[in-house]
Amino acid sequence: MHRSGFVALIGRPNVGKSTLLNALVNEKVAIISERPQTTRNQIRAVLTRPDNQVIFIDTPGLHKPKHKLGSVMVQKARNTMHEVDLIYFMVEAQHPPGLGDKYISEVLGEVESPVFLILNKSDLLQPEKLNRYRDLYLNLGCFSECFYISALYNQNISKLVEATVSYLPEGPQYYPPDMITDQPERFIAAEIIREKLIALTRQEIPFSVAVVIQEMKTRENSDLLDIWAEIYVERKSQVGIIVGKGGALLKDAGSKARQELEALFGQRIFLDLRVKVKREWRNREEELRRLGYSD
Ligand SMILES: Nc1nc2c(ncn2[C@@H]2O[C@H](COP(=O)(O)OP(=O)(O)OP(=O)(O)O)[C@@H](O)[C@H]2O)c(=O)[nH]1
Ligand SMILES: [Mg+2]
Repeated sequence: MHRSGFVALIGRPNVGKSTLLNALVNEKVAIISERPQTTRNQIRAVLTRPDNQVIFIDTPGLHKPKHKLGSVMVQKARNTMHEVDLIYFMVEAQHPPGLGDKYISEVLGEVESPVFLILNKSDLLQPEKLNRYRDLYLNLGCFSECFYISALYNQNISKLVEATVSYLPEGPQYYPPDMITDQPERFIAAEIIREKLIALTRQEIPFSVAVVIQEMKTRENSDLLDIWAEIYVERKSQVGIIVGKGGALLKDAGSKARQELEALFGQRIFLDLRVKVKREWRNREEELRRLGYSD
């Protein structure tokens, strides 16, 4: 019997959903950062084994939106919950439940699919808090299974996968066995550039940055892959910050992104980054569409 199905990773921003997505398929499919609201799209990662195929769907963290981008992100996460066979409700094991977790558990009460409670970051949990915090989380809802994991240190992931498969229905291989993600190369490249910019900036900047690949093609008579990307910020004053003193920040981000992209695409890369202002893009529907964040 071949089992297959879709699993949504749901939780507050920053609980480690994207880190878990990558750990589940042992590849970097989604970008990670220390700041909340990093993931802005649904991102699929496919785990194919002889008897089963699991499609994990990473989602933006559920939060109270302050602009149109936030609303679109939250809507994407909420829609995903209703399109899957199983939900992972991810929380941070080292903290007791907060208002955000309570709100999500209420929303999850409306869905029909089984829900696993995933206590992530268990590497940071003090042993004396173990039972107390877990009981507080268990009281939030009705969960089919509960797992302590560390997505960062790959702890308990295989146990989680085995339990997951047992909850999936009999079904076909939805994706070819060698396919790990449904993300186009251009999207992955843009995300990797955004990840480096988020890591190097502070305050509002990480949230205000969007990256779009304008063109990507192998140079004639060469193995060099040319990538032209545009970086958007919301205000003129942010351009200088992104570029940095003497261009240092942009150069640093570009060089880190280029190295990672070269390893990913197995090709030498020339990366051209331009910074532009798209005034208040996070609140403008047509810009959100153009940037690929909304339909
Ligand atoms: N110590 C520890 N840190 C973790 C673990 N999992 C994730 N992190 C860290 O938590 C931070 C957030 O991780 P992400 O995977 O980006 O979180 P997310 O839930 O996808 O966040 P959003 O996309 O913003 O909703 C990063 O700094 C990760 O390195 C874990 O198991 N242990
Ligand atoms: Mg994420």
